[in-house]
Amino acid sequence: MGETIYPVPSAWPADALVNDASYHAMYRQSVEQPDAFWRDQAKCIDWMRPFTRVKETSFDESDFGIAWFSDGTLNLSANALDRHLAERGDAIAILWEPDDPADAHRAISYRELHADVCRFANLLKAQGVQRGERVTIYLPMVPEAAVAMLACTRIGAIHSIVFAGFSPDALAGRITDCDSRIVLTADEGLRGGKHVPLKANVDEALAHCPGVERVIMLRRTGADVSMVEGRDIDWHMAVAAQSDDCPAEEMNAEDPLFILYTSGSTGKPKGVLHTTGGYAVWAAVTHRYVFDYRPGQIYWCAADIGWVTGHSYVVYGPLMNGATTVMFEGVPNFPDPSRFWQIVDKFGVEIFYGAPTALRALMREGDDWVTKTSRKTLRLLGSVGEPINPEAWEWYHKVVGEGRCPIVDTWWQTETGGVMISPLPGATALKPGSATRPFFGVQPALVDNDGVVIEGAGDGCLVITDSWPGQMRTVWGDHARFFQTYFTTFKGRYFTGDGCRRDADGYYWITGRIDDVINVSGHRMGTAEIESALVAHPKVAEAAVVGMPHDIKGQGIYAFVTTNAEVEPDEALRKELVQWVRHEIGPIATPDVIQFAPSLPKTRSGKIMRRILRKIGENDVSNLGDTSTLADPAVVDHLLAHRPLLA
Ligand code: 6R9
Repeated sequence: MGETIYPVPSAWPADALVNDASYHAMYRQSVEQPDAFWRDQAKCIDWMRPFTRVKETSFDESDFGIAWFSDGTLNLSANALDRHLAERGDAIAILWEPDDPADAHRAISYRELHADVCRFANLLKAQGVQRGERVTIYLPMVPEAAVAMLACTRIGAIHSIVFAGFSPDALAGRITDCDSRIVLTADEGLRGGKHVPLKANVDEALAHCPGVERVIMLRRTGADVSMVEGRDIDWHMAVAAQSDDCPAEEMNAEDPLFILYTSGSTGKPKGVLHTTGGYAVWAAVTHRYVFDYRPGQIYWCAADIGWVTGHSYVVYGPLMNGATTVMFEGVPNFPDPSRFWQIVDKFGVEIFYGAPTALRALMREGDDWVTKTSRKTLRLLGSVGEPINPEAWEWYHKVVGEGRCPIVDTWWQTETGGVMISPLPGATALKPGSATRPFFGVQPALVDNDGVVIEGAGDGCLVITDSWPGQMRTVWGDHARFFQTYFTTFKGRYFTGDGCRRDADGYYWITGRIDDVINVSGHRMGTAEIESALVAHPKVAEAAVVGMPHDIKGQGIYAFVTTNAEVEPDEALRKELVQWVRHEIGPIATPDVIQFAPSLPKTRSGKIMRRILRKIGENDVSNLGDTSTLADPAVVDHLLAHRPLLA
């Protein structure tokens, strides 16, 4: 099949930060002389005490360690705010668009944001928050969420943001794991006209978190919520008394910056820890080159701050680069499917960065919702979170971007801190569905299941062979798990968990997760987490969860459930279990299919044969492979005979 290739539009290379020739030269230097390359690139941010050391890293067990710029000091909040005040203090830092288009938007200048952050940082200090202390943030997409992040980093506190769609249980687990004494939240969130009871969720979570002493609550909707005397305080009332002068703490480059929980193939979510210097450099440099960003351009990343994309590309990357960053509280299809493109027109957005799942959902609604808007300011589009299917890519390119905007399909992970494989718009010819080439300093490789490196074109497991500044440094509280999870599958290499193909041009095509992680609407979920939620239900004996193809979400959740012997599974129980999982984890974990099964296919040693369940989930049952090791092959026949009808 002939591949479509979209060359770099002719107007780009002359003006872009990087063109094809400079990409190759810079890439070569970045991997051959990493110290020289990163010493130079790290100048894009301000250091309080300059570093002399650059890269001190090893992925080998004998001398394992990752440190970058380790004798330098800096503050990320100062880099995002203070350094802009002299030259562009009155420029808009955040353009906030509320859920309801009838409500007023907000435009917050760098000077105002700086003052808000200082006041909130002083409030945190007044509450006794110390350097290195963990602050849990459970806030909707409001500017105060960015204020809270920047206030934490200003005083050297470690923020841990929990997506405001997570349940009280999920929130409680994350608060407990990182030992937060303080939680920041709002009365309610507002998304697509629906109210999300954030404060009530916090109250429910805190019943299991005796260590939390203080809740600072933002009034967003004015809902009537209960306040616990002596524990809960009102954000605006408390902040009003604070000074807007708060010097930024001098942090060591390797001091912890933030924790973000993410799902893996086993056990409970891991607290991914990023440190200050390497992350700051990575977020700033990737944002600048991948989006060819120049100060003053209106830039919109439509991710939630509850995910890493929101951290690196709504808040930190853009603000370090002096951007005007758009922050949107709502959802793509409310009040109607034109919403995204109306916001683009309202603010004159030049760069738009979104997720394939939203694009697929909008594509289904028809082109009119898009074409009735102007979008003439758009010059660059981005995609993140999951593989973008060529059909959605073409639609994005042709209909949204009117054929004139390059698309940067950016592959990366919570663990990588920022973009790892992506086109650069002035340098890279595009192939729909491919994340194309590695960013500076990134050395991807493909290995087979035995760890043998695949050269040239081929298919395999995606690993990264050497460190980059934005790499996570540990799993909070469990350094052994960090090493075990990422560096033991293929010795001496960072294992991404993704499968990947490399074509004859050296372009990378991510094929999706090859571990027990599924990607639902761009949200990562461990099948083990959903299974443990299901088996926590008193009527459930056993559960196995796999992914299934889903037109909009990319992957859906297919759960096989065995009930306790005395329970007769029925429609009511099915509904109850769906609600149960929503309550245990959150709506993003809602199972699409629950198939009751008298038993699950197991090996004679009692291991569930997930390979077979995955095939059933994928509706690819013509060849189930070797089933001879099954303890009872009849179990599979039963599963096949009782597959629910899929819409
Ligand atoms: C940034 C983010 C990471 C996983 C990753 C991969 C998938 C992300 C992708 C992509 C194909 C892309 N993924 N971007 N797959 N093409 N452009 O999403 O972080 O939530 O940690 O998810 O998402 O499977 O391993 P995170």
